[in-house]
Amino acid sequence: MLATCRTTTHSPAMTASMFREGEGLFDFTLLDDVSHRGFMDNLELRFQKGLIYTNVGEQVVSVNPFKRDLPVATVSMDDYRNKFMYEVQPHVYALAEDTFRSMINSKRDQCVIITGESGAGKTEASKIFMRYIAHVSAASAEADAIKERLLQSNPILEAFGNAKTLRNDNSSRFGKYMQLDFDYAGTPLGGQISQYLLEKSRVVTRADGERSFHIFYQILSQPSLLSSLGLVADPSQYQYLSLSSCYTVNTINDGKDYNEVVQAMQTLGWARADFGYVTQILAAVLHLGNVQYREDVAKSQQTNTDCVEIVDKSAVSAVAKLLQISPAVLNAALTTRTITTGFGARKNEITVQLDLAQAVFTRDALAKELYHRVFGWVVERLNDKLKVTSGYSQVRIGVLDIYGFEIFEVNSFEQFCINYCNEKLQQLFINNVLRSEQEEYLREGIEWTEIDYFDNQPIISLIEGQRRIGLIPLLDEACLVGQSTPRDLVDKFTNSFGTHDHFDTASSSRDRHLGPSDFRIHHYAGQVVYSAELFLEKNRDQLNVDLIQACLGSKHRLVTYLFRDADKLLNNKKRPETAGFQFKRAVCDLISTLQQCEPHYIRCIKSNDLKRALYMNRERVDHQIVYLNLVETVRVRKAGFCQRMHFANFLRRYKLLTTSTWPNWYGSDYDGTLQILNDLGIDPAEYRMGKTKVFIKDAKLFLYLETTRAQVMPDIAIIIQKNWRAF
Ligand code: AD9
Ligand code: MG
Repeated sequence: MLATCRTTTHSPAMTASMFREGEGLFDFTLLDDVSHRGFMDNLELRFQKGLIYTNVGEQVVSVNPFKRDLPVATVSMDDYRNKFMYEVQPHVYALAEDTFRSMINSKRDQCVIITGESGAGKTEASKIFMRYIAHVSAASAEADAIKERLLQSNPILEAFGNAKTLRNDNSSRFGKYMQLDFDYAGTPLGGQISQYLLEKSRVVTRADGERSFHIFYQILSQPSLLSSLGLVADPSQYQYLSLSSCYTVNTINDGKDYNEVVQAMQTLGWARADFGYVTQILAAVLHLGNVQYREDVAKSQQTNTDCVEIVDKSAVSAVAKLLQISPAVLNAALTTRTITTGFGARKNEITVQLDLAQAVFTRDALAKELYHRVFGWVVERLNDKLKVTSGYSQVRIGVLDIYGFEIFEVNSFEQFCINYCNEKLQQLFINNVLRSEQEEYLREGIEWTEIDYFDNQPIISLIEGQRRIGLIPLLDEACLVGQSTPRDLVDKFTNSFGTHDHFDTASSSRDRHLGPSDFRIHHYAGQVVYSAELFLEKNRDQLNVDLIQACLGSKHRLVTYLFRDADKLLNNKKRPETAGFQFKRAVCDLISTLQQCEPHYIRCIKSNDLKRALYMNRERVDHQIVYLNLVETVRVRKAGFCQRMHFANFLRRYKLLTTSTWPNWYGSDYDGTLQILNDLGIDPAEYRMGKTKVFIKDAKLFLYLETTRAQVMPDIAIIIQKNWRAF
């Protein structure tokens, strides 16, 4: 008896019922009335008590409290070890435990998909998840070194890929899928990071009050670095940083963060010289922003075209010196463009002068490309250090922390891609939730009636094109035509999709709020108006030949490495792939990877836009509940069975409720489960016995079992204590 009881005894925090007076329901599936209001009330009640996590079955809904010192942040990870989600208070730890155990038991790859809008707490949740996995996975000197490297990759990734935005002081400006490799015993072997669509335009432009990537400010905070890079500490001296008039952030200490990055690089074993090369390129980007143009009047008259010259050559010299490129070559590449006509013997090259807009575009394109390539290199280096070297990877856990759905004042190509990605994830979510439920019922031989749900496939087909043409292929087509304008693009869209249920333009809808180069998509999460103004340039995403050649001529070790594929680009007869095409392929690959894993979900909600501690703006939260389909998710879950448990677990947990099974039961787990339910007089319509699990139809039954268990527990504890003394 004692042995049985000990295995089910929980830590003090866990011994009480999961239903605590005044704390609301720990699982939304236990709601009597699954209405939006009911959901919201429970969420708010718990949030006000600092209980930021609530379950929907095996999913966790997390509300950002904007407060670090809550009790949920200090609970012991050990309290969650070897516990099922229904046995412990909701937490990312509980989900991480569930994920880790599922991986070990099923030997299947797992993935955790973290969704929510900017500032909802996705990245924080992913870090909490990783910390738990590092804590519970097997330890050895080698495994500990791998865990340390995995955790240390975060400060580096955040320095290069995160920035202060209006919504979040530490906003991830790229999508990240981090895979952790384990052997079958759960020992970490290594990992791999995939990155998606870095918002490189942030290097050269951003909204007022936002910053560029953290790493720029971190470098400027280090006096010892400045002189060799020709920099000064004051960020306002750099055009690329001054344009949004935001240099410091209350919640960020750039100097301290820089030290953390250096520390992380040391832990990861990066050569100091490598980071030196990186800082040189980043400094070159800052100097590049200070390259200013003016019209070259004499030359314009002479050539009868608009020509520009660079105002002050010192910025160009600084860039050329840092990148080890000839200043004359760089100067030419920033003010002129070579056009090649004809082939073979008839091949002819002419130099065309850039006008002011083209010159600025060219300069910014170089800055963005340099940064983008550095970021790619940083991730590559991290992956080198995380590569599985001993044994071979057997099972994986992937953690997806990707930008949420975005609606800005002006939405451009980046938002279009991000929202497309969210549509794909939403579809995966709907399919997973329904599919896995249905598969489980099928496996267990349980009857099941299919549930209706909103299928966003028409929106996905509209964007990516399947049987018929879609927006991305039409955009690619427009990019082939050199002279296409944004209006041409929108007209093209209107011709194909003017009558589509999820698409409008000014001419198709006669909506006066839409401009001639705007289009609107009715996404699952809301309607978004996109401005097509820069779609063509951003989709082409090409660096002009002269800049590529200038970089190819560099003597700088890292620049040479970063542009190692550029030769191929220059000689490639085929058109380079567009940014939209590449993104679509990357997203489809990601989705197919996720489809092969057993999914787990963390749905993050942003409590308010003021970043105010423990404050919930109901209106804002209402909207997120709707578009995250949370109420629908609870309904789907409840329409089937709200809880399911393996017979052995059911017996272990509830055997104390009847003397037939308490203290000992010698029959099968199946019979024991049935015995308990019979003894308690539960109507057989309330549950189903599957092949390995019992399925509980209504939350009320689960509630009854749990509360009765909680009432009996103190008596049992006394019996155990007495017996223990006697023993
Ligand atoms: V974005 O799409 O990358 O812009 P995220 O990743 O969803 O966004 P993030 O995790 O960065 O949001 O959280 C934003 C801020 O909210 C953090 O910097 C913390 O200050 C705060 N936060 C988020 N989650 C928690 C939490 N569990 N406890 C305390 C939190 N503070
Ligand atoms: Mg983030």
